Amino acid sequence: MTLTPTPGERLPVAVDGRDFPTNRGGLCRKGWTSTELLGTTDRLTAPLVRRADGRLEPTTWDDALDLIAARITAIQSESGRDAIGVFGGGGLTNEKAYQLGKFARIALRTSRIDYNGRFCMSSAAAAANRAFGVDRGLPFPLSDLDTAETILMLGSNVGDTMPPFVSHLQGARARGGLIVVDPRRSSTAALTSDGGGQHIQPVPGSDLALLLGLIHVVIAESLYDARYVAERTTGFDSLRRSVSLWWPERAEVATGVPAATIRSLARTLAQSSSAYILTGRGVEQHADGTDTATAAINLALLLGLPGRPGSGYGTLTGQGNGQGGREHGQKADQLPGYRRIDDPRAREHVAGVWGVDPSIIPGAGIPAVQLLRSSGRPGGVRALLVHGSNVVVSSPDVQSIRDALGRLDLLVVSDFVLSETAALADVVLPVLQWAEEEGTMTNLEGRVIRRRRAIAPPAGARSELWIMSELARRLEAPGTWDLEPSVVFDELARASEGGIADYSGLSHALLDEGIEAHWPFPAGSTGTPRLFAASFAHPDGRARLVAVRASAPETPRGSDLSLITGRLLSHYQSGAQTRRVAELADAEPELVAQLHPATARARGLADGDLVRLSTPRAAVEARVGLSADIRPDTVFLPFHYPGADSANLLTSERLDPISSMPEFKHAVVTAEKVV
Ligand SMILES: Nc1nc2c(c(=O)[nH]1)N[C@H]1C(S)=C(S)[C@@H](COP(=O)(O)OP(=O)(O)OC[C@H]3O[C@@H](n4cnc5c(=O)[nH]c(N)nc54)[C@H](O)[C@@H]3O)O[C@H]1N2
Ligand SMILES: Nc1nc2c(c(=O)[nH]1)N[C@H]1C(S)=C(S)[C@@H](COP(=O)(O)OP(=O)(O)OC[C@H]3O[C@@H](n4cnc5c(=O)[nH]c(N)nc54)[C@H](O)[C@@H]3O)O[C@H]1N2
Ligand SMILES: [Mo]
Repeated sequence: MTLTPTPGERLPVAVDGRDFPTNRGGLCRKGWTSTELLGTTDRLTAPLVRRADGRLEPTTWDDALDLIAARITAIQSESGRDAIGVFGGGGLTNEKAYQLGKFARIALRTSRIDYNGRFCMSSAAAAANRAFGVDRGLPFPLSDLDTAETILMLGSNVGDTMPPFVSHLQGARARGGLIVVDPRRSSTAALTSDGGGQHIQPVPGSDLALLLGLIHVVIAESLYDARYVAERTTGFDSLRRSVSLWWPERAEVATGVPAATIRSLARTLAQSSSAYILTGRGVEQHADGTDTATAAINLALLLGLPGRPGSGYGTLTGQGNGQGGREHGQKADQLPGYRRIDDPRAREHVAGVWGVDPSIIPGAGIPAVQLLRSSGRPGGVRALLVHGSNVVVSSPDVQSIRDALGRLDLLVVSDFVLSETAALADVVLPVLQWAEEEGTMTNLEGRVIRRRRAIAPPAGARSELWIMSELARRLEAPGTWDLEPSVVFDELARASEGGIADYSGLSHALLDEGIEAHWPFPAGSTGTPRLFAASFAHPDGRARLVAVRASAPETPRGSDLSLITGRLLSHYQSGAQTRRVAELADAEPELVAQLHPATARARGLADGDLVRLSTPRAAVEARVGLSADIRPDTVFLPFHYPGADSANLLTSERLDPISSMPEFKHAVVTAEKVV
């Protein structure tokens, strides 16, 4: 590598905890330090191209873009349009996510686009679409939670992952009604102590069985809202039959949660005048994640929560634009406005906005993991353009993905730092950071929020809208490729008109006036803070109760352990950004495995020793961090570290059959002392 870093300095911008109800003027640590990232020494400021000797060297924008266009054209003429893949991200603004979907479909004319939201929100999205006909993380404003009597949180650790959110749990805590389900006593689970509520610590991967047990009790004891079920749902009879054998004693065997606890929890939920059920990645990132989220929704529907004032069901969106990023066409099967790409009317509408014939829009592509794995395989992609994901750290069974990227003829990565994925690329394109460009994001409540440019970008970096327009021109693509985010937003708004996520009444100018804009927001509307008050989004207006079955999770035998993975307060995702901020990197400098003292003792391990965690495919060494907060049959690893320290070397290759969500949250590992 012959990169000469430009000397970094802290840039003259301060981050305000803006006065959103969602964060109450508070910002998490990553927020406060994000200005430091803007000035990191290793910020990319020129395109890089890999030379014959294997080194990445700076080049001009024209060279880099000419080369990419020429290679794309050559590969497509040999192997067809679908030989080019695009991988997007839930951190992109709405404008960029929209443009990326359009770029794939009508400039590259490939069906092969998907994004890292597949790793994040896909199970929750699939479950919500199936049950409600619409997928908006919270179908109500966050501040509605403040007055809740009971909040059941399954597999979410907002204490570390969304610290400003914790303030919305205080009302339930004050009433003793916060119930957290997590195999670890996480910082969120710890909020239930001192009368705040209850921590339920099930066997990893057994949440579906727990929910089926709860549903069984709700039905067996007639605790459900019979009128709501009759008027607002379909599918009750088959749901009832499907849980008839899930008496709490059976659920106890599967989950380790006492039957008496399951009974009392069902009663507490049913008796609350204001109750919410919320899910997070801990229950969604499993091979049965869609069904688990579905079971949580079934429970909520039986209790009549969705649409009832002061009650509801929701999922806590992850990335900066985790919600908007899943609405505007980065998904393999999606067109803007959360439309289906196989719907002829949607194709016609969007083609009209794009100024093309509907027939040139490809059909549905393939989901993220399958897309990455197809690299260099017959019928798979030969080139991949990555925008906003560090896949060689964050993908499941990550060695297989590293191998797959190695088989590509062309890997192009757009990023503002040399992430581990960018370091493998043939061409690296330096792009702008959030504070350097205009745009919008949509938060977990479906609220569209303006992000304003606060500082000038470094010379050499370019906006992704510009990159797409330059490539589109070189590829002689139809359509217009505007550089101005507000103009792209106007086009997005038109493309979304009449769709599920309808933004057609919005514009940057309107958002700049400071309105609270929850979608759907058609022209003339004032937005929709609360969904489901009168009806659900299926044609008959009713929600679907969908009977789901639990299969026994792969349980550890003998001295094996369940590996669960997740996040730390001071790191963000693949760590590409936070590992570059000294204050954050110093807080959690190395990979630590959270292990119960009894488990460690049985293996001769003391705090600070090195433990080797292995599966038949791979092994990872980590520092032992003793903690009585985790189940003795379980070990926890954060996934923020690269290379040999990547927790994803150990994660499973299994995918959810409905959402294609990877099984990030459960693998069976052997643990032994490194001597
Ligand atoms: N500090 C920080 N904040 C972040 C992020 C980050 O990387 N760092 N990432 C952002 C993103 S993209 C996302 S998606 C969100 C994720 O936010 P969360 O969903 O809160 O985060 P995780 O740590 O992945 O998982 C939550 C909890 O699930 C538990 N868990 C693991 N397996 C199981 C299981 O089988 N059952 C149950 N019930 N629980 C289980 C873990 O112990 C963990 O405490 O965070 C966002 N915020
Ligand atoms: N084992 C395990 N693995 C997991 C998870 C887990 O819980 N356990 N969680 C999964 C989840 S929920 C998620 S969301 C993924 C996240 O994992 P990734 O998809 O790898 O997300 P990031 O680490 O945020 O990487 C984003 C990259 O894009 C860059 N970037 C940021 N903004 C932009 C932009 O606007 N444009 C461009 N071009 N680049 C940008 C950043 O610098 C960074 O290099 O990880 C998944 N992987
Ligand atoms: Mo995520």
